[in-house]
Amino acid sequence: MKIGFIGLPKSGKTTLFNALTGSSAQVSAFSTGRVGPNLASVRVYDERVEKLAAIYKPKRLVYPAIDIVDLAGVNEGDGKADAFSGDLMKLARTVDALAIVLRNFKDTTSSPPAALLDLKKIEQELLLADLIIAEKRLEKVELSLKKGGAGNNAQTLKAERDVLGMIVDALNEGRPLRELEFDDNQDLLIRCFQFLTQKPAMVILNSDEASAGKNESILEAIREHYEAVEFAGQLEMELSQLDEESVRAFMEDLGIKESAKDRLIALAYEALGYISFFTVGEDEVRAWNIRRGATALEAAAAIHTDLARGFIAAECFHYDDLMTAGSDKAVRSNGQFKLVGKDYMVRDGDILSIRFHI
Ligand SMILES: Nc1nc2c(ncn2[C@@H]2O[C@H](COP(=O)(O)OP(=O)(O)O)[C@@H](O)[C@H]2O)c(=O)[nH]1
Ligand SMILES: [Mg+2]
Repeated sequence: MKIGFIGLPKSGKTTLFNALTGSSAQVSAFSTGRVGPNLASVRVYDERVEKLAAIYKPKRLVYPAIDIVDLAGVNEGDGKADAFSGDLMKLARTVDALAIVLRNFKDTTSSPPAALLDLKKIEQELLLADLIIAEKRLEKVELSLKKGGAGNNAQTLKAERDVLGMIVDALNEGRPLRELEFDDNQDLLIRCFQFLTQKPAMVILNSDEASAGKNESILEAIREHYEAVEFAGQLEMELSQLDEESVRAFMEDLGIKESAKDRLIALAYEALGYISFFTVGEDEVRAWNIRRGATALEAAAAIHTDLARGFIAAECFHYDDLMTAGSDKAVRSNGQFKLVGKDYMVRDGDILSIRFHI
């Protein structure tokens, strides 16, 4: 899963990126105009993995990872660049979810924060970027239909024209595409455009240390449309550069229970609708993430394409039952162990073992 940070210049994207990933990319106050996005991978810690490891004593523990991209690394620093250049939008299309960063601290040019207005601005940019793509393609499709040269393709082109027409209308009304419903066929037709307003999006309110925790009204307004979280980015970045021991002491002092990283991950799972399943064995105990509603076959595919191709069945029991029973033998004798087919809907906490042959 890849999350892209997007926002106005100097909203603190790079600061947050550093805080969350433990990196030390340059923040724009000291920008060198370096080209290219900042990219890092963060481990998704899950305490259930450790509990499982206590039972299976594997050689290694493996956690899923989330990639975080600080998108504006592309064009920040040279001052002239448009905050939402074509290059940046192109890159933004490749992520699974957007995290919109809003400035809620007084910046060096002393303009007071206006997080909700900034959010509107960003939404407009995203709508516009999608509109340009949809209109351009619609024009082309209509032209081919008019020329009548589409032949066997006419049916598909008509379907594409219809769905693009619907999309253009929605975007013109200021509606993001994630609010629209598409059937499977339409989904297939528009997937290649990677529309930005169709991606799951969450909001990070980046507040100064003094006001953090006191911005409920702003957060409430944001939460009408998005999953949202408040970070004190600057402070989090400073914390991330300390050793673990000092961080824990600091967090206790400040009454912070969960690190920014953990809160972002939880939010991303929520926004994307992700759940975790596990595989266990002598070699490794491992957590995997998939979308809620995914089937045993999709879980197999997440592990390896061969497992999906040669899928026979999945042995399945639940983490909670294992913890109560104490061992998988006990789970079996309790009748909580089952064999499921490819259409089985995986639950958060399922422990799976795929039977397959190729
Ligand atoms: N007071 C305060 N300043 C911040 C915070 N986050 C970032 N800044 C400052 O805002 C400026 C821009 O930050 P940067 O991360 O480069 O923003 P970007 O342009 O969105 O990547 C820098 O001078 C940061 O030190 C914050 O949470 N509080
Ligand atoms: Mg930056």
